[in-house]
Amino acid sequence: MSYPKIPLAQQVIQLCAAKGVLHVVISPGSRNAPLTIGFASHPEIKTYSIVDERCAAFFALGMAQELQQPVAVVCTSGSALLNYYPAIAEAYYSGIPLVIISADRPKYLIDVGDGQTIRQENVFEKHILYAVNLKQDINNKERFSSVTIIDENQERINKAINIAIEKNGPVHINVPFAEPLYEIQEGFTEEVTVIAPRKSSEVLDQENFTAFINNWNSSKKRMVLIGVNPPNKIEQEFLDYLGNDSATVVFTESTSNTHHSNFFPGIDKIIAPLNDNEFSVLQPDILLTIGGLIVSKKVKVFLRNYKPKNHYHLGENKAFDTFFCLKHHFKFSNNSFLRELYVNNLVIVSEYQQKWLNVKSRRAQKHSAYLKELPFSDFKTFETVLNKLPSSVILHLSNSSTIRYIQLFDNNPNVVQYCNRGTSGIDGCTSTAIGHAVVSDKQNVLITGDLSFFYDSNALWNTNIPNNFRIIIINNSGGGIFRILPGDKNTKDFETYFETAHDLTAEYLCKMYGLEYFATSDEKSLKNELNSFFIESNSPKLLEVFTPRTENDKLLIDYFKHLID
Ligand SMILES: Cc1ncc(C[n+]2csc(CCOP(=O)(O)OP(=O)(O)O)c2C)c(N)n1
Repeated sequence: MSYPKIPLAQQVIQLCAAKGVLHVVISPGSRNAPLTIGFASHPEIKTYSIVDERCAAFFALGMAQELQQPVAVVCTSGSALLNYYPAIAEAYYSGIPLVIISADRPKYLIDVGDGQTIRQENVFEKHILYAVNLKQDINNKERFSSVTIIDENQERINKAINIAIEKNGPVHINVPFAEPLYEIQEGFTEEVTVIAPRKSSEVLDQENFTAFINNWNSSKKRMVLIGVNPPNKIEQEFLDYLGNDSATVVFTESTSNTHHSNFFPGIDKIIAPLNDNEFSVLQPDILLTIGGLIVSKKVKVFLRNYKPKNHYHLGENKAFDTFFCLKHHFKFSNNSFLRELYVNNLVIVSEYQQKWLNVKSRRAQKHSAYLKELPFSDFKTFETVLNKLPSSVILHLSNSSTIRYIQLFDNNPNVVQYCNRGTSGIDGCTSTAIGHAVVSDKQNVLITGDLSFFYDSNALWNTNIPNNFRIIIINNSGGGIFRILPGDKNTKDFETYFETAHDLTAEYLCKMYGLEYFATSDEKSLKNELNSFFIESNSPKLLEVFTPRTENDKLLIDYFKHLID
Protein backbone atom coordinates (compact mmCIF):
# COMPACT_ATOMS: atom_id res chain seq x y z
CA MET A 1 0.00 0.00 0.00
CA SER A 2 1.32 3.45 -0.90
CA TYR A 3 0.82 6.01 1.79
CA PRO A 4 2.02 9.60 1.96
CA LYS A 5 5.27 10.27 3.76
CA ILE A 6 3.88 13.39 5.36
CA PRO A 7 2.94 12.49 8.95
CA LEU A 8 0.08 14.98 9.11
CA ALA A 9 -1.61 13.33 6.12
CA GLN A 10 -1.14 9.94 7.78
CA GLN A 11 -2.83 11.23 10.91
CA VAL A 12 -5.86 12.54 9.04
CA ILE A 13 -6.31 9.37 7.00
CA GLN A 14 -5.90 6.96 9.90
CA LEU A 15 -8.22 8.90 12.18
CA CYS A 16 -10.92 9.03 9.50
CA ALA A 17 -10.71 5.27 9.02
CA ALA A 18 -10.67 4.59 12.76
CA LYS A 19 -13.76 6.73 13.32
CA GLY A 20 -15.81 5.13 10.56
CA VAL A 21 -15.46 7.82 7.91
CA LEU A 22 -15.28 5.17 5.23
CA HIS A 23 -16.52 7.09 2.18
CA VAL A 24 -14.30 9.88 0.89
CA VAL A 25 -15.08 12.04 -2.13
CA ILE A 26 -11.96 13.48 -3.71
CA SER A 27 -11.64 16.33 -6.19
CA PRO A 28 -8.44 16.65 -8.22
CA GLY A 29 -5.58 18.90 -7.18
CA SER A 30 -1.95 18.83 -6.24
CA ARG A 31 -1.86 20.30 -2.76
CA ASN A 32 -4.21 17.51 -1.58
CA ALA A 33 -2.02 14.80 -3.19
CA PRO A 34 -0.84 13.39 0.17
CA LEU A 35 -4.47 12.86 1.23
CA THR A 36 -5.61 11.60 -2.15
CA ILE A 37 -2.81 9.03 -2.34
CA GLY A 38 -3.44 7.81 1.18
CA PHE A 39 -7.23 7.67 1.10
CA ALA A 40 -7.22 5.93 -2.29
CA SER A 41 -4.81 3.26 -0.95
CA HIS A 42 -6.60 2.59 2.29
CA PRO A 43 -8.28 -0.84 2.16
CA GLU A 44 -11.20 0.14 4.40
CA ILE A 45 -12.03 3.39 2.66
CA LYS A 46 -14.08 3.73 -0.51
CA THR A 47 -13.07 6.73 -2.55
CA TYR A 48 -14.94 8.56 -5.30
CA SER A 49 -13.44 10.96 -7.80
CA ILE A 50 -15.56 14.01 -8.70
CA VAL A 51 -14.10 17.05 -10.44
CA ASP A 52 -16.65 19.72 -9.54
CA GLU A 53 -16.36 20.42 -5.81
CA ARG A 54 -19.90 21.75 -5.51
CA CYS A 55 -21.26 18.46 -6.89
CA ALA A 56 -18.74 16.47 -4.84
CA ALA A 57 -19.97 17.97 -1.58
CA PHE A 58 -23.65 17.44 -2.40
CA PHE A 59 -22.83 13.91 -3.53
CA ALA A 60 -21.19 13.31 -0.14
CA LEU A 61 -24.20 14.89 1.56
CA GLY A 62 -26.51 12.42 -0.19
CA MET A 63 -24.36 9.52 0.99
CA ALA A 64 -24.31 10.82 4.56
CA GLN A 65 -28.09 11.31 4.42
CA GLU A 66 -28.55 7.61 3.66
CA LEU A 67 -25.74 6.24 5.84
CA GLN A 68 -26.46 8.53 8.80
CA GLN A 69 -22.70 8.61 9.25
CA PRO A 70 -20.13 11.23 8.31
CA VAL A 71 -18.76 11.23 4.78
CA ALA A 72 -15.61 13.19 3.93
CA VAL A 73 -14.77 15.43 1.00
CA VAL A 74 -11.19 16.30 0.11
CA CYS A 75 -10.05 19.13 -2.12
CA THR A 76 -7.07 21.23 -3.02
CA SER A 77 -6.39 24.79 -1.93
CA GLY A 78 -7.97 27.98 -3.25
CA SER A 79 -11.46 28.54 -4.63
CA ALA A 80 -11.95 24.74 -4.85
CA LEU A 81 -12.83 24.82 -1.17
CA LEU A 82 -15.38 27.60 -1.52
CA ASN A 83 -17.41 25.44 -3.88
CA TYR A 84 -18.22 23.21 -0.92
CA TYR A 85 -20.15 26.02 0.72
CA PRO A 86 -23.69 25.36 -0.59
CA ALA A 87 -23.58 21.74 0.60
CA ILE A 88 -22.04 22.81 3.92
CA ALA A 89 -24.91 25.23 4.53
CA GLU A 90 -27.40 22.50 3.62
CA ALA A 91 -25.67 20.03 5.97
CA TYR A 92 -25.63 22.66 8.72
CA TYR A 93 -29.35 23.34 8.57
CA SER A 94 -30.37 19.75 7.84
CA GLY A 95 -28.19 18.18 10.52
CA ILE A 96 -26.14 15.95 8.22
CA PRO A 97 -22.57 14.96 9.17
CA LEU A 98 -19.94 16.04 6.64
CA VAL A 99 -16.20 16.15 7.17
CA ILE A 100 -14.65 18.81 4.96
CA ILE A 101 -10.93 18.29 4.47
CA SER A 102 -9.04 20.95 2.55
CA ALA A 103 -5.37 21.04 1.70
CA ASP A 104 -3.62 24.35 2.14
CA ARG A 105 -0.23 25.95 1.84
CA PRO A 106 1.79 26.50 5.00
CA LYS A 107 0.83 29.72 6.73
CA TYR A 108 3.80 31.77 5.55
CA LEU A 109 2.72 31.24 1.91
CA ILE A 110 -0.76 32.71 2.35
CA ASP A 111 -1.30 36.18 0.88
CA VAL A 112 2.19 36.52 -0.54
CA GLY A 113 1.26 36.10 -4.18
CA ASP A 114 1.29 32.29 -4.51
CA GLY A 115 -1.24 30.84 -6.95
CA GLN A 116 -4.42 29.03 -5.92
CA THR A 117 -4.21 30.48 -2.45
CA ILE A 118 -6.93 32.10 -0.39
CA ARG A 119 -7.63 32.57 3.33
CA GLN A 120 -8.99 29.13 4.11
CA GLU A 121 -8.86 29.26 7.87
CA ASN A 122 -12.40 29.07 9.25
CA VAL A 123 -13.80 30.21 5.91
CA PHE A 124 -17.22 28.66 6.63
CA GLU A 125 -17.37 30.42 9.98
CA LYS A 126 -21.11 31.01 10.10
CA HIS A 127 -22.27 27.57 8.98
CA ILE A 128 -19.87 25.09 10.50
CA LEU A 129 -20.01 23.22 13.81
CA TYR A 130 -16.27 23.23 14.23
CA ALA A 131 -13.31 24.35 12.14
CA VAL A 132 -9.69 23.56 12.75
CA ASN A 133 -6.60 24.90 11.06
CA LEU A 134 -3.99 22.23 11.65
CA LYS A 135 -0.41 23.28 12.34
CA GLN A 136 2.53 22.83 10.02
CA ASP A 137 6.14 23.81 10.58
CA ILE A 138 7.65 26.00 7.93
CA ASN A 139 10.15 23.56 6.49
CA ASN A 140 10.32 19.84 6.08
CA LYS A 141 13.23 19.26 8.43
CA GLU A 142 11.52 20.98 11.28
CA ARG A 143 8.17 19.38 10.55
CA PHE A 144 6.95 17.62 13.64
CA SER A 145 10.02 18.52 15.58
CA SER A 146 7.59 19.48 18.26
CA VAL A 147 5.61 16.77 20.01
CA THR A 148 3.10 19.41 21.08
CA ILE A 149 2.15 20.10 17.50
CA ILE A 150 1.64 16.41 16.71
CA ASP A 151 -0.53 15.95 19.78
CA GLU A 152 -2.44 19.13 19.20
CA ASN A 153 -3.20 18.23 15.60
CA GLN A 154 -4.25 14.77 16.60
CA GLU A 155 -6.56 16.04 19.29
CA ARG A 156 -8.15 18.52 16.92
CA ILE A 157 -8.72 15.99 14.15
CA ASN A 158 -10.33 13.72 16.74
CA LYS A 159 -12.44 16.58 18.00
CA ALA A 160 -13.61 17.62 14.52
CA ILE A 161 -14.74 14.15 13.48
CA ASN A 162 -16.31 13.53 16.89
CA ILE A 163 -18.35 16.71 16.62
CA ALA A 164 -19.62 15.68 13.17
CA ILE A 165 -20.71 12.35 14.68
CA GLU A 166 -22.09 13.68 17.96
CA LYS A 167 -23.86 16.75 16.66
CA ASN A 168 -24.71 15.70 13.09
CA GLY A 169 -23.38 18.52 10.99
CA PRO A 170 -20.45 19.80 8.96
CA VAL A 171 -16.92 20.27 10.31
CA HIS A 172 -13.87 21.64 8.53
CA ILE A 173 -10.30 20.39 8.83
CA ASN A 174 -7.82 22.62 7.00
CA VAL A 175 -4.54 20.82 6.44
CA PRO A 176 -1.41 22.74 5.44
CA PHE A 177 1.15 20.80 3.44
CA ALA A 178 4.62 21.89 2.39
CA GLU A 179 6.25 20.42 -0.72
CA PRO A 180 7.28 17.74 -1.63
CA LEU A 181 3.72 16.45 -1.80
CA TYR A 182 4.03 13.22 -3.74
CA GLU A 183 6.53 11.21 -1.71
CA ILE A 184 5.20 7.81 -0.72
CA GLN A 185 6.13 4.90 1.52
CA GLU A 186 4.82 1.46 2.41
CA GLY A 187 2.40 1.50 5.34
CA PHE A 188 1.96 4.11 8.06
CA THR A 189 4.73 5.26 10.36
CA GLU A 190 2.68 7.70 12.34
CA GLU A 191 0.85 6.35 15.37
CA VAL A 192 -2.53 7.79 16.21
CA THR A 193 -4.61 7.90 19.34
CA VAL A 194 -8.31 7.57 18.75
CA ILE A 195 -10.57 9.53 21.08
CA ALA A 196 -14.06 8.04 20.91
CA PRO A 197 -17.06 10.31 20.34
CA ARG A 198 -19.27 10.77 23.37
CA LYS A 199 -22.82 9.56 22.92
CA SER A 200 -25.27 12.16 24.14
CA SER A 201 -26.47 11.18 27.57
CA GLU A 202 -30.11 10.15 27.44
CA VAL A 203 -31.42 12.16 30.33
CA LEU A 204 -34.81 13.78 29.92
CA ASP A 205 -35.04 17.25 31.34
CA GLN A 206 -37.62 16.39 34.02
CA GLU A 207 -38.70 19.89 34.94
CA ASN A 208 -39.54 20.80 31.36
CA PHE A 209 -41.04 17.40 30.68
CA THR A 210 -43.38 17.78 33.64
CA ALA A 211 -44.43 21.21 32.37
CA PHE A 212 -44.94 19.73 28.89
CA ILE A 213 -46.97 16.74 30.06
CA ASN A 214 -49.15 18.96 32.24
CA ASN A 215 -49.83 21.18 29.26
CA TRP A 216 -50.40 18.20 26.99
CA ASN A 217 -52.78 16.49 29.39
CA SER A 218 -54.83 19.61 29.95
CA SER A 219 -55.13 20.32 26.20
CA LYS A 220 -58.12 19.17 24.22
CA LYS A 221 -56.51 20.34 20.99
CA ARG A 222 -53.06 18.81 20.58
CA MET A 223 -51.18 19.22 17.37
CA VAL A 224 -48.09 17.34 16.24
CA LEU A 225 -46.24 18.55 13.15
CA ILE A 226 -43.57 16.26 11.72
CA GLY A 227 -40.94 17.75 9.40
CA VAL A 228 -37.94 16.13 7.74
CA ASN A 229 -37.41 12.74 9.33
CA PRO A 230 -35.53 9.72 7.98
CA PRO A 231 -37.64 6.57 7.57
CA ASN A 232 -38.13 4.29 10.58
CA LYS A 233 -36.72 6.82 12.99
CA ILE A 234 -39.95 6.84 14.98
CA GLU A 235 -41.38 3.50 16.06
CA GLN A 236 -44.75 2.80 14.46
CA GLU A 237 -46.17 1.93 17.89
CA PHE A 238 -45.85 5.59 18.92
CA LEU A 239 -47.17 6.90 15.62
CA ASP A 240 -50.19 4.58 15.95
CA TYR A 241 -50.73 5.84 19.42
CA LEU A 242 -50.74 9.48 18.32
CA GLY A 243 -52.93 8.63 15.33
CA ASN A 244 -55.49 6.97 17.57
CA ASP A 245 -55.70 9.82 20.08
CA SER A 246 -58.93 11.71 19.46
CA ALA A 247 -57.46 14.92 20.90
CA THR A 248 -54.44 14.88 18.58
CA VAL A 249 -54.08 16.06 15.01
CA VAL A 250 -50.83 14.96 13.36
CA PHE A 251 -49.77 16.97 10.32
CA THR A 252 -47.09 15.23 8.30
CA GLU A 253 -44.93 16.51 5.50
CA SER A 254 -43.86 14.27 2.62
CA THR A 255 -40.32 14.29 3.96
CA SER A 256 -41.50 13.12 7.41
CA ASN A 257 -41.70 9.53 6.19
CA THR A 258 -44.32 8.78 8.82
CA HIS A 259 -47.71 7.20 8.17
CA HIS A 260 -51.04 6.52 9.81
CA SER A 261 -54.53 6.57 8.33
CA ASN A 262 -55.57 9.31 10.80
CA PHE A 263 -52.58 11.53 10.02
CA PHE A 264 -52.88 14.61 7.85
CA PRO A 265 -50.49 14.60 4.92
CA GLY A 266 -51.20 17.21 2.24
CA ILE A 267 -51.25 20.02 4.80
CA ASP A 268 -51.79 22.76 2.20
CA LYS A 269 -54.82 20.97 0.83
CA ILE A 270 -56.37 20.86 4.29
CA ILE A 271 -55.69 24.41 5.37
CA ALA A 272 -55.61 26.53 2.19
CA PRO A 273 -59.40 26.88 1.96
CA LEU A 274 -59.97 27.64 5.65
CA ASN A 275 -61.55 30.89 6.78
CA ASP A 276 -60.71 32.79 9.98
CA ASN A 277 -63.41 31.06 11.94
CA GLU A 278 -62.20 27.62 10.92
CA PHE A 279 -58.61 28.57 11.68
CA SER A 280 -59.66 29.52 15.19
CA VAL A 281 -61.29 26.13 15.65
CA LEU A 282 -58.17 24.39 14.36
CA GLN A 283 -55.81 26.51 16.47
CA PRO A 284 -54.03 24.04 18.78
CA ASP A 285 -53.60 24.54 22.52
CA ILE A 286 -50.30 22.78 22.37
CA LEU A 287 -47.94 22.09 19.46
CA LEU A 288 -45.23 19.44 19.40
CA THR A 289 -42.94 19.62 16.38
CA ILE A 290 -40.73 16.67 15.58
CA GLY A 291 -37.79 16.40 13.17
CA GLY A 292 -36.31 18.90 10.76
CA LEU A 293 -37.47 21.80 8.65
CA ILE A 294 -41.01 22.37 7.50
CA VAL A 295 -41.84 22.90 3.80
CA SER A 296 -45.45 24.07 3.97
CA LYS A 297 -45.62 27.86 3.91
CA LYS A 298 -49.32 27.71 4.64
CA VAL A 299 -48.83 25.88 7.94
CA LYS A 300 -46.18 28.41 8.92
CA VAL A 301 -48.54 31.30 8.25
CA PHE A 302 -51.37 29.52 10.07
CA LEU A 303 -49.36 28.76 13.21
CA ARG A 304 -47.80 32.21 13.27
CA ASN A 305 -51.22 33.83 13.10
CA TYR A 306 -52.94 31.33 15.39
CA LYS A 307 -50.16 30.51 17.79
CA PRO A 308 -50.46 27.59 20.16
CA LYS A 309 -50.15 28.52 23.82
CA ASN A 310 -47.14 26.25 24.04
CA HIS A 311 -44.77 25.01 21.36
CA TYR A 312 -42.29 22.25 22.18
CA HIS A 313 -39.79 20.78 19.80
CA LEU A 314 -38.46 17.25 19.91
CA GLY A 315 -35.27 16.32 18.10
CA GLU A 316 -31.58 15.68 18.50
CA ASN A 317 -30.57 18.44 16.08
CA LYS A 318 -31.18 22.19 16.18
CA ALA A 319 -34.64 23.54 17.00
CA PHE A 320 -36.06 26.57 15.24
CA ASP A 321 -38.54 28.97 16.72
CA THR A 322 -40.52 28.88 13.48
CA PHE A 323 -43.78 30.10 15.01
CA PHE A 324 -42.20 32.56 17.45
CA CYS A 325 -43.56 30.77 20.51
CA LEU A 326 -41.06 27.97 21.18
CA LYS A 327 -41.12 27.10 24.85
CA HIS A 328 -38.62 24.29 25.05
CA HIS A 329 -36.48 22.03 22.88
CA PHE A 330 -36.22 18.44 24.05
CA LYS A 331 -32.85 17.29 22.72
CA PHE A 332 -33.77 13.72 23.23
CA SER A 333 -34.28 10.66 21.10
CA ASN A 334 -37.72 10.66 19.48
CA ASN A 335 -38.63 7.18 20.64
CA SER A 336 -37.51 7.64 24.24
CA PHE A 337 -39.50 10.87 24.47
CA LEU A 338 -42.61 9.41 22.85
CA ARG A 339 -42.42 6.44 25.20
CA GLU A 340 -42.49 8.85 28.14
CA LEU A 341 -45.41 10.66 26.55
CA TYR A 342 -47.19 7.37 26.00
CA VAL A 343 -46.70 6.34 29.63
CA ASN A 344 -47.76 9.70 31.08
CA ASN A 345 -50.51 10.61 28.64
CA LEU A 346 -53.99 11.24 29.90
CA VAL A 347 -56.58 10.03 27.43
CA ILE A 348 -59.03 12.82 26.70
CA VAL A 349 -62.14 12.40 24.63
CA SER A 350 -62.14 15.22 22.14
CA GLU A 351 -63.78 16.02 18.81
CA TYR A 352 -60.65 17.74 17.57
CA GLN A 353 -59.28 14.94 15.44
CA GLN A 354 -62.61 13.73 14.08
CA LYS A 355 -63.59 17.21 13.01
CA TRP A 356 -60.43 17.48 10.93
CA LEU A 357 -60.74 13.96 9.60
CA ASN A 358 -64.10 15.03 8.18
CA VAL A 359 -62.42 18.00 6.51
CA LYS A 360 -59.70 15.71 5.20
CA SER A 361 -62.22 13.38 3.65
CA ARG A 362 -64.07 16.26 1.95
CA ARG A 363 -60.79 17.55 0.56
CA ALA A 364 -59.87 14.09 -0.69
CA GLN A 365 -63.11 13.88 -2.66
CA LYS A 366 -62.60 17.30 -4.18
CA HIS A 367 -58.96 16.51 -4.94
CA SER A 368 -59.90 13.33 -6.84
CA ALA A 369 -62.70 15.06 -8.72
CA TYR A 370 -60.40 17.89 -9.82
CA LEU A 371 -57.58 15.59 -10.87
CA LYS A 372 -59.94 13.46 -12.91
CA GLU A 373 -60.70 16.43 -15.15
CA LEU A 374 -57.23 17.97 -15.02
CA PRO A 375 -55.56 18.44 -18.41
CA PHE A 376 -51.92 17.60 -19.04
CA SER A 377 -49.74 19.84 -16.89
CA ASP A 378 -47.14 19.80 -14.11
CA PHE A 379 -49.84 18.78 -11.63
CA LYS A 380 -51.12 15.96 -13.88
CA THR A 381 -47.56 14.74 -14.37
CA PHE A 382 -47.03 14.44 -10.63
CA GLU A 383 -50.23 12.44 -10.26
CA THR A 384 -49.30 10.14 -13.14
CA VAL A 385 -45.74 9.58 -11.95
CA LEU A 386 -46.77 8.93 -8.35
CA ASN A 387 -49.31 6.36 -9.52
CA LYS A 388 -46.69 4.55 -11.58
CA LEU A 389 -43.86 4.54 -9.05
CA PRO A 390 -42.79 1.03 -8.12
CA SER A 391 -43.03 0.26 -4.43
CA SER A 392 -39.94 0.51 -2.23
CA VAL A 393 -38.26 3.29 -4.16
CA ILE A 394 -36.47 6.22 -2.60
CA LEU A 395 -37.84 9.41 -4.05
CA HIS A 396 -35.76 12.60 -4.19
CA LEU A 397 -37.48 15.90 -4.85
CA SER A 398 -35.88 19.07 -6.06
CA ASN A 399 -36.77 22.57 -4.91
CA SER A 400 -39.10 24.26 -5.25
CA SER A 401 -42.52 23.64 -6.81
CA THR A 402 -41.64 19.93 -7.12
CA ILE A 403 -41.72 19.37 -3.37
CA ARG A 404 -44.80 21.61 -3.08
CA TYR A 405 -46.76 19.63 -5.68
CA ILE A 406 -45.76 16.36 -4.02
CA GLN A 407 -47.10 17.70 -0.73
CA LEU A 408 -50.58 17.84 -2.28
CA PHE A 409 -50.71 14.06 -2.51
CA ASP A 410 -51.06 11.49 0.23
CA ASN A 411 -47.81 9.89 1.32
CA ASN A 412 -47.29 6.40 0.00
CA PRO A 413 -45.90 4.32 2.90
CA ASN A 414 -43.80 2.34 0.44
CA VAL A 415 -41.97 5.39 -0.85
CA VAL A 416 -39.28 7.13 1.19
CA GLN A 417 -38.94 10.83 0.37
CA TYR A 418 -36.06 13.29 0.63
CA CYS A 419 -35.55 16.91 -0.31
CA ASN A 420 -32.76 19.36 0.54
CA ARG A 421 -34.81 21.65 2.74
CA GLY A 422 -31.96 22.91 4.92
CA THR A 423 -31.43 25.83 2.59
CA SER A 424 -33.99 24.85 -0.10
CA GLY A 425 -31.34 25.36 -2.77
CA ILE A 426 -31.69 24.27 -6.37
CA ASP A 427 -27.92 23.90 -6.60
CA GLY A 428 -27.34 20.31 -5.54
CA CYS A 429 -30.56 18.30 -5.79
CA THR A 430 -29.28 15.93 -8.49
CA SER A 431 -25.85 15.43 -6.89
CA THR A 432 -27.47 14.67 -3.53
CA ALA A 433 -29.84 12.14 -5.06
CA ILE A 434 -26.97 10.41 -6.88
CA GLY A 435 -24.87 10.28 -3.71
CA HIS A 436 -27.78 8.76 -1.84
CA ALA A 437 -28.35 6.21 -4.61
CA VAL A 438 -24.72 5.09 -4.61
CA VAL A 439 -24.90 3.77 -1.04
CA SER A 440 -28.51 2.62 -1.16
CA ASP A 441 -29.70 -0.90 -1.89
CA LYS A 442 -32.99 0.41 -3.31
CA GLN A 443 -33.91 2.10 -6.56
CA ASN A 444 -33.57 5.89 -6.26
CA VAL A 445 -35.69 8.21 -8.36
CA LEU A 446 -35.26 11.98 -8.66
CA ILE A 447 -38.14 14.21 -9.71
CA THR A 448 -36.79 17.62 -10.56
CA GLY A 449 -37.71 20.94 -12.13
CA ASP A 450 -35.79 21.98 -15.23
CA LEU A 451 -33.88 24.90 -13.66
CA SER A 452 -32.83 22.73 -10.72
CA PHE A 453 -31.70 20.06 -13.14
CA PHE A 454 -29.72 22.28 -15.50
CA TYR A 455 -28.19 24.17 -12.59
CA ASP A 456 -26.68 20.96 -11.22
CA SER A 457 -26.07 19.16 -14.51
CA ASN A 458 -22.44 18.52 -13.57
CA ALA A 459 -23.93 15.99 -11.15
CA LEU A 460 -24.02 13.62 -14.12
CA TRP A 461 -20.25 13.94 -14.51
CA ASN A 462 -19.91 10.99 -12.21
CA THR A 463 -18.94 7.42 -13.06
CA ASN A 464 -20.68 6.00 -9.99
CA ILE A 465 -24.32 6.55 -11.00
CA PRO A 466 -26.13 3.22 -10.49
CA ASN A 467 -27.86 1.77 -13.55
CA ASN A 468 -31.20 1.68 -11.75
CA PHE A 469 -31.07 5.42 -10.98
CA ARG A 470 -33.90 7.37 -12.63
CA ILE A 471 -34.42 11.07 -13.26
CA ILE A 472 -37.73 12.61 -14.22
CA ILE A 473 -37.46 16.26 -15.29
CA ILE A 474 -40.66 18.22 -15.33
CA ASN A 475 -39.60 20.69 -17.96
CA ASN A 476 -41.95 23.65 -17.91
CA SER A 477 -39.30 25.75 -19.71
CA GLY A 478 -38.42 27.86 -16.70
CA GLY A 479 -38.92 28.42 -13.00
CA GLY A 480 -42.61 27.52 -12.79
CA ILE A 481 -42.66 28.43 -9.10
CA PHE A 482 -42.45 32.12 -10.02
CA ARG A 483 -45.72 31.89 -11.94
CA ILE A 484 -47.36 30.56 -8.78
CA LEU A 485 -45.92 33.28 -6.55
CA PRO A 486 -47.36 36.81 -6.54
CA GLY A 487 -46.05 39.26 -9.15
CA ASP A 488 -47.04 40.46 -12.61
CA LYS A 489 -46.50 37.61 -15.07
CA ASN A 490 -47.26 39.66 -18.17
CA THR A 491 -44.01 41.54 -18.41
CA LYS A 492 -40.86 40.79 -20.37
CA ASP A 493 -38.89 41.24 -17.16
CA PHE A 494 -40.90 38.48 -15.52
CA GLU A 495 -39.84 35.97 -18.16
CA THR A 496 -36.26 37.19 -18.23
CA TYR A 497 -35.45 37.68 -14.57
CA PHE A 498 -37.92 35.57 -12.61
CA GLU A 499 -39.14 32.67 -14.68
CA THR A 500 -35.93 32.68 -16.74
CA ALA A 501 -37.78 31.05 -19.62
CA HIS A 502 -35.67 28.84 -21.90
CA ASP A 503 -35.96 26.07 -24.45
CA LEU A 504 -33.19 23.81 -23.21
CA THR A 505 -33.56 20.05 -23.19
CA ALA A 506 -31.56 17.36 -21.41
CA GLU A 507 -31.18 15.24 -24.52
CA TYR A 508 -27.58 16.15 -25.33
CA LEU A 509 -26.49 15.99 -21.71
CA CYS A 510 -27.78 12.43 -21.65
CA LYS A 511 -25.81 11.59 -24.78
CA MET A 512 -22.72 13.15 -23.27
CA TYR A 513 -22.99 11.36 -19.94
CA GLY A 514 -24.36 8.01 -21.13
CA LEU A 515 -27.91 8.11 -19.77
CA GLU A 516 -30.79 6.63 -21.73
CA TYR A 517 -33.07 9.50 -22.72
CA PHE A 518 -36.86 9.54 -23.11
CA ALA A 519 -39.16 12.47 -23.76
CA THR A 520 -42.88 13.01 -23.61
CA SER A 521 -45.34 15.87 -23.76
CA ASP A 522 -48.76 14.31 -23.24
CA GLU A 523 -50.48 12.12 -20.68
CA LYS A 524 -50.88 9.04 -22.85
CA SER A 525 -47.25 8.81 -23.88
CA LEU A 526 -46.16 9.68 -20.32
CA LYS A 527 -48.08 6.68 -18.99
CA ASN A 528 -46.65 4.57 -21.75
CA GLU A 529 -43.05 5.59 -21.02
CA LEU A 530 -43.53 5.04 -17.31
CA ASN A 531 -44.65 1.45 -17.87
CA SER A 532 -41.10 0.40 -18.66
CA PHE A 533 -39.08 3.31 -17.25
CA PHE A 534 -38.28 1.77 -13.88
CA ILE A 535 -37.34 -1.73 -14.98
CA GLU A 536 -33.72 -2.92 -14.93
CA SER A 537 -31.39 -1.45 -17.51
CA ASN A 538 -27.74 -1.23 -18.47
CA SER A 539 -27.53 2.49 -17.82
CA PRO A 540 -29.35 5.10 -15.78
CA LYS A 541 -32.39 6.65 -17.46
CA LEU A 542 -33.82 10.13 -17.73
CA LEU A 543 -37.37 10.99 -18.73
CA GLU A 544 -38.03 14.59 -19.71
CA VAL A 545 -41.67 15.62 -19.48
CA PHE A 546 -42.47 18.83 -21.36
CA THR A 547 -45.43 20.65 -19.83
CA PRO A 548 -47.28 23.82 -20.91
CA ARG A 549 -45.32 26.70 -19.34
CA THR A 550 -48.14 29.22 -19.19
CA GLU A 551 -50.95 26.83 -18.18
CA ASN A 552 -49.52 25.15 -15.08
CA ASP A 553 -50.00 28.00 -12.64
CA LYS A 554 -53.63 28.61 -13.62
CA LEU A 555 -54.47 24.95 -13.09
CA LEU A 556 -52.91 24.99 -9.63
CA ILE A 557 -54.66 28.20 -8.63
CA ASP A 558 -57.99 26.77 -9.86
CA TYR A 559 -57.34 23.65 -7.79
CA PHE A 560 -57.15 25.64 -4.58
CA LYS A 561 -60.37 27.47 -5.53
CA HIS A 562 -62.03 24.15 -6.24
CA LEU A 563 -61.13 22.85 -2.75
CA ILE A 564 -63.29 25.47 -1.03
CA ASP A 565 -66.48 23.90 0.38
C1 LIG B 1 -29.12 28.09 -5.42
C2 LIG B 1 -30.49 28.69 -5.54
N1 LIG B 1 -30.67 29.77 -6.34
C3 LIG B 1 -31.90 30.32 -6.47
C4 LIG B 1 -32.96 29.79 -5.81
C5 LIG B 1 -34.34 30.44 -5.96
N2 LIG B 1 -35.27 29.51 -6.65
C6 LIG B 1 -36.18 28.81 -5.98
S1 LIG B 1 -37.10 27.85 -6.94
C7 LIG B 1 -36.32 28.40 -8.32
C8 LIG B 1 -36.75 27.92 -9.67
C9 LIG B 1 -36.90 26.44 -9.75
O1 LIG B 1 -37.25 26.13 -11.06
P1 LIG B 1 -37.40 24.65 -11.55
O2 LIG B 1 -36.32 23.82 -11.00
O3 LIG B 1 -37.53 24.65 -13.02
O4 LIG B 1 -38.71 24.15 -10.84
P2 LIG B 1 -40.22 24.61 -11.05
O5 LIG B 1 -40.46 25.72 -10.11
O6 LIG B 1 -40.42 24.99 -12.48
O7 LIG B 1 -40.98 23.40 -10.67
C10 LIG B 1 -35.32 29.32 -8.00
C11 LIG B 1 -34.44 29.98 -8.98
C12 LIG B 1 -32.73 28.67 -4.98
N3 LIG B 1 -33.70 28.07 -4.31
N4 LIG B 1 -31.50 28.14 -4.89
